[in-house]
Amino acid sequence: MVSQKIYILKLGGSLLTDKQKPESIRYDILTRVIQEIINANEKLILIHGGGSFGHPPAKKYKISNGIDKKVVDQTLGLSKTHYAMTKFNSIIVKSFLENHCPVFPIHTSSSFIQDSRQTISQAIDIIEATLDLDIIPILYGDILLNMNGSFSIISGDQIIFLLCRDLKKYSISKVIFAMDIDGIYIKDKNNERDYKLVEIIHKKELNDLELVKMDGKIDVTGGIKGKIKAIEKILEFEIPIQLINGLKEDYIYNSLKNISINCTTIIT
Ligand code: IP8
Repeated sequence: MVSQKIYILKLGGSLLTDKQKPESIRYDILTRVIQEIINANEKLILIHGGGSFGHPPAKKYKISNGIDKKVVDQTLGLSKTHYAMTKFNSIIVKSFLENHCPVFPIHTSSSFIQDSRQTISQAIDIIEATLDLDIIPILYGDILLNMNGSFSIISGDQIIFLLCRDLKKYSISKVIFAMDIDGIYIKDKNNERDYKLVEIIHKKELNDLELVKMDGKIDVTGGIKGKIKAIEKILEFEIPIQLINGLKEDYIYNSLKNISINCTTIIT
């Protein structure tokens, strides 16, 4: 059977929320981004990050490091983190529905579980059935429960890896990360105090990049370094990746339509 090609688009939490203010949506950006996705009319899975919803409670209750009896009310914090993410997700879902676009939330913490060796995908058939109906499945960074009595955070980037690994009927033609910056910046060799955007990166160059940290926001899943680790794993499947600036008008639309834009493209 020939698998059908789809895109995976991740909307970064820093794009859609103000990471300095808890639970704050950037509605102007959200509305435009959703319109661009609808206009592009391509088959895709949508993922979103935690932004100012998931990251603050996850940090407060040290959820990423797993169960820790020293953290007061940690399991309550786990529930609060998941609840914050469902609120964020519902706002995104509602915005699509207001624009008459069928979307379907697939709740990540009920879709993946970790055993002692790996993360297991439990909802691939549901995601594929959603795609079969031409409905956009939406997943998001969330709690990852563990079969050994612990837990952690699963980032949107890690979800992408698992989907690239486990989808059966569909294969991914491109992964797009829409962020609030143009892509990956490195130190400029000609001027040590300056930095520049890298347009094309090959997998083998990823670890040698002299990365420049572009923001100081709370991120329990590792910021740009965490993203590069996730990207390396996604590249195992030889899927091209684009890091684009979703703040720039039409960039998401153009990326979904394979129209050239100023961004970072990563290939094997
Ligand atoms: O923003 C993190 O997802 P990310 C999700 O994709 C939580 O790293 C719950 C902090």
